[in-house]
Amino acid sequence: MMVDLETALPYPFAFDPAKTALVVIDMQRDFIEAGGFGETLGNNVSRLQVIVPTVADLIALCRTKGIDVIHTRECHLPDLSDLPAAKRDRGVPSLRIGDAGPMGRVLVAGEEGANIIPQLAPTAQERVIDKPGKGAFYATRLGDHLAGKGITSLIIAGVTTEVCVQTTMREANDRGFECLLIEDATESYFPAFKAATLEMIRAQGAIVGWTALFSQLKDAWH
Ligand code: C5J
Repeated sequence: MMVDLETALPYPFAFDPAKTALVVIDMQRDFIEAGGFGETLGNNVSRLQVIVPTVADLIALCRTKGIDVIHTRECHLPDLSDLPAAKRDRGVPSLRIGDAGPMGRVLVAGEEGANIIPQLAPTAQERVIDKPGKGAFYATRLGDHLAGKGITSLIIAGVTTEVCVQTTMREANDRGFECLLIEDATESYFPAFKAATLEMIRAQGAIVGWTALFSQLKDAWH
C-alpha cells in the first residue's frame, strides 16, 4: 500500500514501501567523533552528533516496516589505489587520508575511524557500501543492488548534507529514483550550507527531490 506523505516539501511525496530503501550516508566515526577526518579538516564534529538519535529512530522505523536499509562509508583501499591525488592533497588538514590518526588510518577501509558509529551499527543482513567518492553510486555496486531489488524510491539520511548526501541524492535523481531527504536526520558542519541544500533540493518543483521531518514520515506511515 502506498504511503502518502502529505506534509513533505515542496509537495506531497508518495512511496510504495515495497519499492523503497533507506540509504544512511557515512555515519562514520571519522566524521562524527573527535580525532577523525572531519575534525582534522577543522570542523566542530559535535554539530553532527545531534542527529544520531533521530537517525537511529529512522533506521528502527524502516527495520520495523521491513524495508531495505543500506549504509554507506566513505573510505579507501589500504593501498590508496582508489584515492586520486586531487582528493588526497586538497586543503591543509592536520592529517591526510591514509595517515595514521587516533582511530587508525584516516578514511581507510577496515580502520576504526571508517566504521559506522556503534549507535547506528548495521545488522548482519544490511548492505554496507564502501565508496571512494562523495556520491554513493560512483564506483560502487549500489545501483546494481537497488535494481536487483526493484527499488524506485529512496529515503535518505546521514552526513554531510551538502557534500555526500546531496551528491548521492543528485546521482539518484539522475538515475530515476524518487528521493526523500529526512531534514532532522541529516546535518552539516555548516548550518547555512544545510539550509541552502534543503532549499535547492526542493526548489523548482522538487528538482532533486523532497524533504520532510522524521516525525512527519512516522505519522504518515501507519
Ligand atoms: C565529506 C561526507 N564531507 N560524507 N564527506 O567529506 O560528506
